[in-house]
Amino acid sequence: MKDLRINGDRLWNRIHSMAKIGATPNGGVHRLALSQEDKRSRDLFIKWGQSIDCKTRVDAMGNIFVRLEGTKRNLPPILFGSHLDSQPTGGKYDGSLGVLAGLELLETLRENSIDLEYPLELVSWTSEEGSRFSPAMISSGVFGGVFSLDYAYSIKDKRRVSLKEALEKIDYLGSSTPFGRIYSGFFELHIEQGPILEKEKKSIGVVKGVQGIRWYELSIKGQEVHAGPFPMKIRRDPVRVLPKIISALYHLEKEFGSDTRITIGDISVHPGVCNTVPGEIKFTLDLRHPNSEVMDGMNQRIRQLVENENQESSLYLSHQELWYCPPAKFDLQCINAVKDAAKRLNYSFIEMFSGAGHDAVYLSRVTPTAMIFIPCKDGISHNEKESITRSDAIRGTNVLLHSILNYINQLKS
Ligand code: HGY
Ligand code: MN
Ligand code: MN
Repeated sequence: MKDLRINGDRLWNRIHSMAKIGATPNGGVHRLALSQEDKRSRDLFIKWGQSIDCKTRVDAMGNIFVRLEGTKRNLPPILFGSHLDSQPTGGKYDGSLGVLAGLELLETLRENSIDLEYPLELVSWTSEEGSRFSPAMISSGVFGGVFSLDYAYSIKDKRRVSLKEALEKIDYLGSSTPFGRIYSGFFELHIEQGPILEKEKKSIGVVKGVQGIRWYELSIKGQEVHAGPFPMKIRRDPVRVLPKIISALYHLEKEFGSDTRITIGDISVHPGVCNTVPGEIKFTLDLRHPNSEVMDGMNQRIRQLVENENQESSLYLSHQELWYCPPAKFDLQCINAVKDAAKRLNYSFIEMFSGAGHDAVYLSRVTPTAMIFIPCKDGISHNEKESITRSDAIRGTNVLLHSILNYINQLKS
């Protein structure tokens, strides 16, 4: 089987057929979790899964599984996959590469009549991005025992639609339980979404873990008054202190080092009209770092910032933690299976950590896990201009295939 290779044309065609669903004029995709576009991508994925004679099932979080039976059907399957939902102005490859590479892997095994002892299950996780239903990675989080099903169902989008209502609306509220199933291991192929592989001129990233992520919402409350008659010096205008608060937050990078990632992605002003001094400003903060102690140090610093500001000014600053996902380390046996695959295929590789969060983080809590990266142009992602090469997509998929074959050999030895 060492000479087994996937069919690059079929993979590349499927990726770009899928990219037509929710396609945006600027070359990206808009496929928010549980939207009509997401439904169409799910329907297509299931159609493809069934066309290669695999069984498909949908669980109570809307996760879709495509199963290729093993000769020993009671063995815990090897799981692999990623997600089909996207950012509002996302790229064609974030998530969908890992799902469609998995499909290509299954079809390659099928057409070469290769029957493995271990069942294989390809999964597409619901709402990985967290763009519509926050936080991110909610379904793999339920699977990994981090979030309860009730909590996940109760999450509401900006239009106050709950995740459960959205699942029902697109008819993907499945019945099987979204946790507790035993797997032998999980592998996820994904684009790097950063510049390292391109800079190092390597084809494959052997991913050993993922950095920590914390999301907050901060609020600065003042007083709504008329923009005309009300004197400047007695206003309680939150916009006035915003620059100071934001520069203090960006200063965290100076204090905690260049591995720190600070993103203020969503700012809203209430009531948001030209001739009323805002009563409140709300904004999100996405903080990341590979080290959990540093994450805690930054958390402490934000608490102090809020306290100091409230002592000095007539405004009221508050912050709420929305999500904390600690740094994750992957399984050595799975990592070695990926490394050996890259070596056997003679692809250049480096071992690295992931700056982006992935479903693999929560899978690693319940089953041995590793990830595979391929480069993306200029490290750009979460952007309609996201792009990869056909040959990198093929290399990544071949590494996914041979990582799983290596891992099965390890399990049998
Ligand atoms: O936020 C992340 O890192 C991922 O794209 N959900
Ligand atoms: Mn992703
Ligand atoms: Mn993403």
